[in-house]
Amino acid sequence: MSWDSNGGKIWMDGEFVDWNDAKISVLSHVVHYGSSIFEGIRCYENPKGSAIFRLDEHVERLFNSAKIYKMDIPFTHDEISNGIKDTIAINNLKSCYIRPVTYRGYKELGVNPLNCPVNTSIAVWEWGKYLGAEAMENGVDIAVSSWRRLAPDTMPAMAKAGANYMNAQLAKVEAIERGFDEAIMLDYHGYIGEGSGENIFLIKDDVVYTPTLSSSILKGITRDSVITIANDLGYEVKEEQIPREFAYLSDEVFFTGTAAEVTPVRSIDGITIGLGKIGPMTKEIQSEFFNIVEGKIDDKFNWLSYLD
Ligand code: PPE
Repeated sequence: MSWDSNGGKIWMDGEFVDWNDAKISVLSHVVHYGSSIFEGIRCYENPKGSAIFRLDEHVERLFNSAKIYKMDIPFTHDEISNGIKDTIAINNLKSCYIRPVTYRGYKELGVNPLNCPVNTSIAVWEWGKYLGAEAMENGVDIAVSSWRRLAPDTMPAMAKAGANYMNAQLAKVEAIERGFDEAIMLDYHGYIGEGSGENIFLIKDDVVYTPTLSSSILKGITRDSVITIANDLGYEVKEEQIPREFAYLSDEVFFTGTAAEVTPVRSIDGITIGLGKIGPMTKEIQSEFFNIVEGKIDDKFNWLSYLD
């Protein structure tokens, strides 16, 4: 993802600031100690207007991440939700990616964050297919990383904290340098965890599998949506500890995430998965997901928040 400002505006602590002026001090606590938490949300244009996908759940997760790190966000849930809607409106975007970020700001340095202000910004921009448009049909090639996910008593994986992505970056860079599209990290015990920015699902004999929260994964909102969709389509979904080799033997594998949406995996560690392209159940779940977000079928789970 790279951009130019397009004359856009960024919400900073309740005020709109020109994109190029949305700056913080190099001495902000976050720059030195990684003290940020954030969200990634998508807004989709559909025939009835622009709709934000699972806005409430994303804002709730932002507040939950803040709670874990004892960051007091000086705005209410509704103020952040409205800030998100206003930011989309002022930037005149019909569909976009939304990035709220809360961070410890500028006051003093030293590990203790408690005297630093808690600041929040919201930026929006157009973001196409995360792992490439062609990947949505053909799938991506991934490899198990030599870097593991965070051990459960080191960093809280359920908090969507900026610092967690230092771990993710090690895995992503290693994957790219080895010629793969994405990494999959094992958890501390050696079971399958997640990608650098995605949850993973596996399908074997018509059953859908995904790692449990105890495998140090982010509690993905797309993950939850896909579990709901798969159940609704009549499939059994199991949250389990999953050994690496189970993935090799799966009929289908796919990633989920706000940015990645539902992206099939075509190989892992050079081993072809199933047909080596999107499988039939992945296709069915992916279509259902896009039909909902694009307003082609009824929003039966009440996931869409329309902009006024
Ligand atoms: N795991 C990780 C590590 C992760 O970063 C994401 C989202 C998910 C799972 C899926 O969560 P959810 O979006 O709630 O379904 N990653 C965000 C950031 C990606 C980035 O490159 O930045 C995203 O997809 O917005």
